Amino acid sequence: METQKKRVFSGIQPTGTFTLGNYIGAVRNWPLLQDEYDCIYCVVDQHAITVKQTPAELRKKTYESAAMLLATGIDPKKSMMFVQSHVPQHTQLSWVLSCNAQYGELGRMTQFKDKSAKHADNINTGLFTYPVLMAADILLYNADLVPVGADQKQHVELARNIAQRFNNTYSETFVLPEPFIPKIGARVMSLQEPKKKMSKSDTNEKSFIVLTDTPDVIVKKIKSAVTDSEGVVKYDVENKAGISNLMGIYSVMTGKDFEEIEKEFEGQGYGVFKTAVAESIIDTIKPIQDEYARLLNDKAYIEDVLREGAQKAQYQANKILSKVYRKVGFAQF
Ligand code: AQP
Repeated sequence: METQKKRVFSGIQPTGTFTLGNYIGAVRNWPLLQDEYDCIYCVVDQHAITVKQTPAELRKKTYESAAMLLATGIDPKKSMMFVQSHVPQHTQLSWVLSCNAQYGELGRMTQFKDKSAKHADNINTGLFTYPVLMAADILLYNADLVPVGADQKQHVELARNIAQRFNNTYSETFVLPEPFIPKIGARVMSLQEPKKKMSKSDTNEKSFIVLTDTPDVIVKKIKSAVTDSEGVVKYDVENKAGISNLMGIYSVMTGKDFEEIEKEFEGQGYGVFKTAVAESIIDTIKPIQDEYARLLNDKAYIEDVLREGAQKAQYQANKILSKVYRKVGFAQF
């Protein structure tokens, strides 16, 4: 008997070039799920404008983000891939969900608190209701799993709470989604401030590695990563945040566990370790960079993928949206 595949949904903002954090925490896992699950991946441009963007730059980054997702291995024959603003049902569902989300619960979101502190001159209501739009992204497709980094766990839990509340009020409608968070690399830290998450919008370029960085730049950034003065490669997040962060990156890049890594660099200084970390990153991302460069020259192909993805997504999205509209009492003819 054929069983229906579980559904996966995830998105990424076109707010910059993907960092190693975005890659390790989320995007790297997306192609790995394509065979086992029914996958839907989205470039969430509407989330991006919660922070001021330059319009031309946002358009360019949206296109580049789609190219990068394809370069990391997303196969449009297996997965649905599209741009959020091309599927208006996301914002339509978001409105209904916002009437089922509480002001208090949105105010508790850590990302809202962090981003409103960082952009104190622009605490717009979109920044506040961002998690409701994210809930709509997920619930619109009845996704079972949401592969994200640890920073998004709270938002997925909120989506689950909103879904449950809606189901209790209006009868069973939404699947309750679960976050799918990698065991290692769920929170890649800044290379300059290893107690802070690596972010693509960080103003200090030395704090992150982006997937388009050249080998020279990667070596320089890793060499200048903040560590400690002990000189021992040992996993200890509390006391050795910088080294532990590099060990997490190296572990994901090579498949080696922390014990093996500690043994490999026993008695050697941080210089040798950092060189190995940089090389492991360069080797891993080289094929992605080659494919990305090739895809950027094929704009027509990317547009075709996104157009077709949006059509398929709209078809799926309409099914849930009309069910929701009927349940809340909107007249339909
Ligand atoms: N440092 C990180 N470690 C692990 N995972 C991470 N993610 C982001 N940073 C890390 C995961 O990447 C996915 C896409 O993130 P996003 O673009 O939707 O927004 P974000 O979480 O706000 O990522 P950034 O890089 O920090 O973007 P900006 O600087 O624009 O805010 C998510 O699954 C996220 O968990």
